[in-house]
Amino acid sequence: MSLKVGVIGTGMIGQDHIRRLTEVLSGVDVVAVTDIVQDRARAAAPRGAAVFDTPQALISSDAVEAVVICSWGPAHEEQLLACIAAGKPVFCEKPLVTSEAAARRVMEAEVIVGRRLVQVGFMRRFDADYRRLKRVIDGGSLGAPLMFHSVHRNASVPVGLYTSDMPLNDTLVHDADISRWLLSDEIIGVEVRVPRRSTRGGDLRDPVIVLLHTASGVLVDVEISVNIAYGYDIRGEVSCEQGVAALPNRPATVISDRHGIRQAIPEDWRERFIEAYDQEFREWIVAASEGTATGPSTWDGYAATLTADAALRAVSSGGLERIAMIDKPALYDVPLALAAE
Ligand code: NAD
Ligand code: ISE
Repeated sequence: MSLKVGVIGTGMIGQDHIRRLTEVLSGVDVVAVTDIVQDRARAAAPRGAAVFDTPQALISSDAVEAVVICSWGPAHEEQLLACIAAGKPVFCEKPLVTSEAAARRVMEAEVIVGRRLVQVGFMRRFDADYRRLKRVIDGGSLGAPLMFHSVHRNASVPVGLYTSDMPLNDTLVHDADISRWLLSDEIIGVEVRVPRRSTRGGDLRDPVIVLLHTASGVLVDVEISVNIAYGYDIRGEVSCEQGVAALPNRPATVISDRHGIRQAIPEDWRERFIEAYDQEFREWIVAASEGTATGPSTWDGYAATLTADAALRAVSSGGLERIAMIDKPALYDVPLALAAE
């Protein structure tokens, strides 16, 4: 029996996820789609899939057993709450939501149901290189982690889709989440430094350097550049007491020609994380078929939202902005170290 899935939002990542759900993965069928741009939904709909006018109609359809949300961040809250009210497992692209208050409303709704229904699209946790890095750190052979250097570079971002805060309220959530997960630690404070602005980014505050402070005292520096032209470049290196562990450069064909010797750089996130997205959905399909969710949770989405909020405050204050989390509901009480895979 295949899991019958409805997809909300059929833009860039919605189309990519529909491709993997229909052409790559098994045990799943995309039976419904919707988008505020109806033509886009019709064009993206796999053969036989229904095209709904609204997310609410898709979520409440008896034909849909589980939902994939790929709409814009500010639309996620309403759609998540509707999925939870319907008792349907839901995969929600990052960011979970775009404010602390919204994250708490989603968490409260899920806690009332009493079982996990939401998985957030933090795909780095499913990437083989990040998983190997985490195994080394958790193994303890390098001693305690002291610093993590995270580099997050995009060649470009769609013009006009985002506000100037995008690097902090949309992009940083990946680095916040992977830091918490890799280090098994919570982020308790955020500083931001804004260098000379790139002329390529229009109004965007780009690039930025973010300093995350964790509960155990690890410092994480994050470079975010969202218009760096040359490619999609994700790097990570953890400095520990007795050694350093880093993500490898992505293996790629080595090209030698009259310009020299070089390796290709991924064009965007679709290429760099292609296997990670496949794996996050493999694991989601297994859990959703059992009526629940595993992987990055609403709690993790809440934590990343708090980091983004604190980063925005830090831009204004110029100082260290502290993060205060509520007590973690028992529903999410899986130690980060054990939630690794
Ligand atoms: P996009 O603009 O290409 O697509 C979004 C689609 O959602 C559009 O077609 C839009 O019309 C539709 N939409 C927006 N609000 C809607 C609503 N209320 N109801 C129905 N449809 C609605 O954007 P995208 O790049 O595909 O990003 C979508 C989401 O995925 C964002 O939250 C983004 O942050 C996230 N994303 C995650 C990754 C990742 O690596 N995990 C990569 C890219 C995007
Ligand atoms: C995009 O929305 C993503 O989530 C990508 O993974 C990220 O690297 C990029 O910065 C965002 O624009």
